[in-house]
Amino acid sequence: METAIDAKAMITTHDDIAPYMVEQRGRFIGQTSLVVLPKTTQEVSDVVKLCAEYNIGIVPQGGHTGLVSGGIPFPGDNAIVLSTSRLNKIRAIDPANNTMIVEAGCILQTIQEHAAKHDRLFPLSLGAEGSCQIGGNIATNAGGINVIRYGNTRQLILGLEVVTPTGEIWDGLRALQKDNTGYDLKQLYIGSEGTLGIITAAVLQLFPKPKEQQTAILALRDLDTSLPLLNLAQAMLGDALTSFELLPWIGIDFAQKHGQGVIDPIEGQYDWYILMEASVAINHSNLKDHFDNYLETAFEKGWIKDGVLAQNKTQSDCFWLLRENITLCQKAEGGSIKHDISVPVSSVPAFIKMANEAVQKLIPGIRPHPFGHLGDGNIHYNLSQPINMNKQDYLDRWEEVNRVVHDIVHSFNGSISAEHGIGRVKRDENQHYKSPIEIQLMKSIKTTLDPKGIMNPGKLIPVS
Ligand code: FAD
Ligand code: 2HG
Ligand code: ZN
Repeated sequence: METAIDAKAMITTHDDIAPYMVEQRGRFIGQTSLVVLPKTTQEVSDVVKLCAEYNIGIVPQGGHTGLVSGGIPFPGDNAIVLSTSRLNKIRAIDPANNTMIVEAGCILQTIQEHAAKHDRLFPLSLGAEGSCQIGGNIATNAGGINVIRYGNTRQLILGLEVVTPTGEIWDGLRALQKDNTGYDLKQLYIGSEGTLGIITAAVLQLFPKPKEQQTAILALRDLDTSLPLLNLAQAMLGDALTSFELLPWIGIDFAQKHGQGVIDPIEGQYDWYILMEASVAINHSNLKDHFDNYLETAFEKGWIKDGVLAQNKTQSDCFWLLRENITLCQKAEGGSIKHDISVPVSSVPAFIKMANEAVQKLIPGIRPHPFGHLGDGNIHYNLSQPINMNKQDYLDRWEEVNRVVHDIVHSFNGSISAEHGIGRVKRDENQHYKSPIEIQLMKSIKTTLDPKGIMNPGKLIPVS
């Protein structure tokens, strides 16, 4: 079969392929002899048809920021990498309908900025937004810091264009608020991590751009007060509440030690903090009054010990820089065994306490570093190695630690992957916790849509 793909869009030398093979965490190195970078949906289709003909696996890769090793082929997978980096046009924006059509390779931040130029908001926001791509966000159903108000990526997509595992192009780029014409196929692709097809474009739901924002960082009396504080925020700020993030002292400490330009706005040291934001899309609102009343009530009740309300955009950016560095600075403290869990919001403090006790019993000196999206019940229960332990000895215990933590998550009826997906890293762990019927249903969808098993082989579902 002839393909029209541009020869410059193929990378075949070991050194040039290398950057595509190292995943975010540096735990695994991928293996392939070819990376293709198609520029159009038609080129994606041509590549997929060729791979289908010769039974070659395809690993889609976007911004390469995923945290579960879903975007690299593992040795023995017999797969190429299809990078969407050149498939990066903003096809259209329609402010009147609050929609935008973008190609998979558009960087999330570029999309946010383009929407803002048209006085609109695309609310998906995460630490990796400067490099992750919308195709990757959709494929992983990314969460981030605004889920409490706007939902996960799943809630922000109206339509998709997908290249199927046989190379056909499905144009599902409908920009409709209502469409009950059968199975909602786009939802199947959202969160499918490249195992069912390649997302090439999407219709995004936009929102009015916030006109006023209030951001505060609060020191908690203790972990338990985080919940009444959240409930109070929901009661007093309603759906103006956009973020409610939990930060532990250890994270702030790491961020100050290792981050650049990070400032802790609160003097003194407390065990737990909340970084919260509220926003409204109308001018001359009384959001500030509501926020002040909220803080006053929380102080009166003794739930917060200290707090700083950002006085301007520079200061709120500073608070968010601290939050971003809590993610980035774990690496500087040696090995970090990570978990991306969710439990019902009201169970978060109990989960953290129970898990801390269990892991400390397992590895004395282990440093729990739980942080994240408390408002969604999603905690990054990351565990930094004991100070004097050998890093590899610590990382060798990854599975053992996972099992202890995930058993506790399971006992709360929680999820072992709240927002990062399953990829390769959590594949077997997922099999362990999901019911046989759920696994069977997932397998039958996979074999129906991808009978040759060429799409992202070995990810999410084991090759049978
Ligand atoms: P990649 O890493 O390239 O790929 C991810 C998966 O999607 C792979 O399985 C890949 O095969 C598949 N894929 C990629 N593109 C396509 C496509 N076009 N079609 C089909 N499949 C495709 N995640 C969150 O959810 N919330 C956070 O708050 C968050 N914060 C982060 C902060 C940092 C500093 C970092 C490094 C990561 C963070 N992440 C977060 C994880 C990551 O950014 C997200 O999972 C993101 O959605 C991945 O997008 P990507 O373009 O980098 O995808
Ligand atoms: C975040 O919320 C990301 O910052 C990354 O989801 C979490 O480092 C992590 O485990
Ligand atoms: Zn997160």
